[in-house]
Amino acid sequence: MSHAATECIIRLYEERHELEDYQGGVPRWCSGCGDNAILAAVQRLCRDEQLRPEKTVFVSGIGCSSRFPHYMKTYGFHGIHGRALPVAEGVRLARPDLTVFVNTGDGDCCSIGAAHWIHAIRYNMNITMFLHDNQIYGLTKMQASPTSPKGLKSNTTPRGSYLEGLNPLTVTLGVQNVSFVAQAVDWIPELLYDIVSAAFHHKGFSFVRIIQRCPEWLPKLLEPVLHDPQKVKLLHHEKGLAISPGLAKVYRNQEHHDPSDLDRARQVAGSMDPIPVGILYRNEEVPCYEDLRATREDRDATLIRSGLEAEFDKFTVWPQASAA
Ligand SMILES: Cc1ncc(C[n+]2csc(CCOP(=O)(O)OP(=O)(O)O)c2C)c(N)n1
Ligand code: SF4
Ligand SMILES: [Mg+2]
Repeated sequence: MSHAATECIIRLYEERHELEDYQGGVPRWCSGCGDNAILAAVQRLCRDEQLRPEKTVFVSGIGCSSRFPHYMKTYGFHGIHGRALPVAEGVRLARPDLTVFVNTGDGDCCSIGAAHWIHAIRYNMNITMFLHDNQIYGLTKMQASPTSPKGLKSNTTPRGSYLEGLNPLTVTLGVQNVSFVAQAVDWIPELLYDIVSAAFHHKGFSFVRIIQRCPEWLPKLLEPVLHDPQKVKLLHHEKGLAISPGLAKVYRNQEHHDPSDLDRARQVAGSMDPIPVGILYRNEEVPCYEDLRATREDRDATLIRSGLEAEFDKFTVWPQASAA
């Protein structure tokens, strides 16, 4: 073998990333917290896709779930409450060569960050977003969130919350330009991985709601679902996910759901008993905002430069002719 070929093989070997290459700080989440399962799935995805750590960014807001970027050995931005999406959009616009993920909580996304969420769907930028939905404010010690179920007793609703929980899937599916919506649960790792992977491969804004256990504040909330596989409905389709024989044996409640059918996706999303798990909607045809922007004639670099120069010239103080 030639020296050059050997060098090339050595370089390839050195550049291959293993799981440890994506593992950042030791997670400080409670044991049994569903965030741990989400982290494991995402690190596996990065390894399987061989994402270059220096070309990958995780952006978050504030909350237990938003500690995610600290646990990835990639670039990260632990932002401010509710503002993960505008930061991620800025990164996409300035550095289209980077792969951008967003991790957000139900409080972070559906409460203080709700306006950004709606507009991010409409802009359809190439970002993969994971909504860690534990149906509570975890970090601040158990206040009701918009997705908390009706009647939930918490520090802000001691007599039980008055309202039905907001359904993040139907909200997302109702916004113009929606292009990818899926739902996963943290306790079925095989499907969690497949859904995270499908979301990553979608070009556009991929919204994944992950129903996440918070054993610290709501240890009983998901118990009925955990103990009864019939309370989960798996969505499968040739254009969606395939269900392995092992999973199909346990989770017998299944639906053949075509992810290009928006009306049916909305119906499926409307009922959480049983919990639908899989790809609800996918449309590859929706244009991404960054592509629309980059291809417009008025975004031509020379035009932008001459426009800027004309603006600066307005404020230039030219030396007086007489002073010369
Ligand atoms: C502007 C602002 N308001 C309120 C807070 C307090 N705060 C921090 S995290 C949080 C809610 C976190 O809940 P969620 O987004 O569901 O994340 P989780 O901890 O459950 O993962 C709140 C209200 C804050 N940090 N900043
Ligand atoms: S409080 Fe809940 S969400 Fe936060 S780390 Fe603990 S189990 Fe996870
Ligand atoms: Mg939460």
